[in-house]
Amino acid sequence: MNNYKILVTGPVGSGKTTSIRVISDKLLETDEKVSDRTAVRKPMTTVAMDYGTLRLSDNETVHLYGTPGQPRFKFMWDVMTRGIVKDCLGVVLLIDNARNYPYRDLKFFTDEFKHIMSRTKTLVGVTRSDVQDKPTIDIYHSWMQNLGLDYEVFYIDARKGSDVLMLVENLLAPHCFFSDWRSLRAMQSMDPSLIEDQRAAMGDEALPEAAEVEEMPPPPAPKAVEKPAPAAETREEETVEAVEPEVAPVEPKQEAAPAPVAPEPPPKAPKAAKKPPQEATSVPPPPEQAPPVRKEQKEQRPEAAPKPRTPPNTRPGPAYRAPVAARDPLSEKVVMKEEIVQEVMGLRGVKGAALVSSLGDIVETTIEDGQLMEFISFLAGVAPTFEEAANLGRVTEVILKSPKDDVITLYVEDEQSLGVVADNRTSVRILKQQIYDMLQWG
Ligand SMILES: Nc1nc2c(ncn2[C@@H]2O[C@H](COP(=O)(O)OP(=O)(O)OP(=O)(O)O)[C@@H](O)[C@H]2O)c(=O)[nH]1
Ligand SMILES: [Mg+2]
Repeated sequence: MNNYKILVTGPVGSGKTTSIRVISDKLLETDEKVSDRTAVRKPMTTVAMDYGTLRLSDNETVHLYGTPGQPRFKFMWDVMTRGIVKDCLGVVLLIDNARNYPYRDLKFFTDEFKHIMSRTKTLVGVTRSDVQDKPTIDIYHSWMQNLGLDYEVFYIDARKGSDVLMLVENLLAPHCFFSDWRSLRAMQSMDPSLIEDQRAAMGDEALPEAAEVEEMPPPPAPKAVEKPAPAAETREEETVEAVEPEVAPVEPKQEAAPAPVAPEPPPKAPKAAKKPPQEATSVPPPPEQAPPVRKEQKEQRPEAAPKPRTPPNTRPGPAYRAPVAARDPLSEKVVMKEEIVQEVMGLRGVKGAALVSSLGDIVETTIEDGQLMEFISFLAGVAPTFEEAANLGRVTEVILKSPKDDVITLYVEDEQSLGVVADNRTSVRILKQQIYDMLQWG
């Protein structure tokens, strides 16, 4: 019996559970009723993992494993990638095109799962393009290039078995004996009741293509998919965000003609028009790295000759090496609107919130304590100074936590910062995830 494992991952609501459910013969789900703000979007969320099996023939079965999407269940990502799916044959990363900042998701998940993605074939499936058709595939290609990755990108609908099967076929075709993916896909597009009838007529013993499989000459021995050498590491440290682009954003191309189908052997993409042109496997070098500089400071500080900086309080010891922060010319500029303050107030444990401009001016606040508000404005104003002083790269969060008092967290974006005062028992990690979800879905 040959068993093939595939890992499906991606952000909340990108369709991991749906995609596994739609093609599996047998299913184990761990979805629970949503207790946080995700409820605005959908009623259930995966808390442990999804598991489904798809029988290709009497001797071959695909095992599909889906991660939870919420970073608060992140421990499961490690449990899965170090354990049950460490020997998987491929990874499907689903990205929801209807979230506000899909590039953030792409970057986050390709980074979180880079260990497994770098040793197995990875495909990106972009869902909900029927709801939101931008970013286009071309933009995803630019993002992939920017991240130094060569994963193929497809628009899919996670509710359509034929779309999901196309990805599965693409990952497994070089490894497995089964070859009649076309019939399997056709069956997936059928009305479920007809599939039942067909299975019953077949005695539920084999799928329609099984007979043909037996007559086929033995296929070449499965071989590993060759992965090109991973591109040089360009990503910054966890707390360091990339610098806002100076380059013009990639304009969506006119979709005048359908993109050509990849010239590679199987699989056959069901949606030729949406499939991107196959790029050469070599990845262009990542953008040149430069020290972190804020957008408005860039003109004053020529990149060619950055001023060497010495940390304050230089101590004797090993020579100081300035950290190299990656530039991220395609990062999306997050815009926080006034309404976010009231939305954040609805989160458990939050006592006050304030939106402050990058100059420290209050835009909106529920914090009545003048001194505290002044302090948050001050923090927002000095965040860029922290970057300078500590040479940390981009500061995206400032967290002040004491064992007894409230927790103050400042989320720093390009033009605004959001200050949140929360009960000391509130998990900063969960709070952060809930706020980032608000930004994604707001
Ligand atoms: N319109 C549209 N809806 C889609 C598409 N793909 C998936 N969906 C819907 O989006 C939702 C996805 O929900 P889930 O499958 O639970 O998402 P998930 O990735 O498992 O989410 P978590 O387990 O919470 O991380 C479902 O309601 C699907 O029906 C698509 O391409 N278009
Ligand atoms: Mg799920």
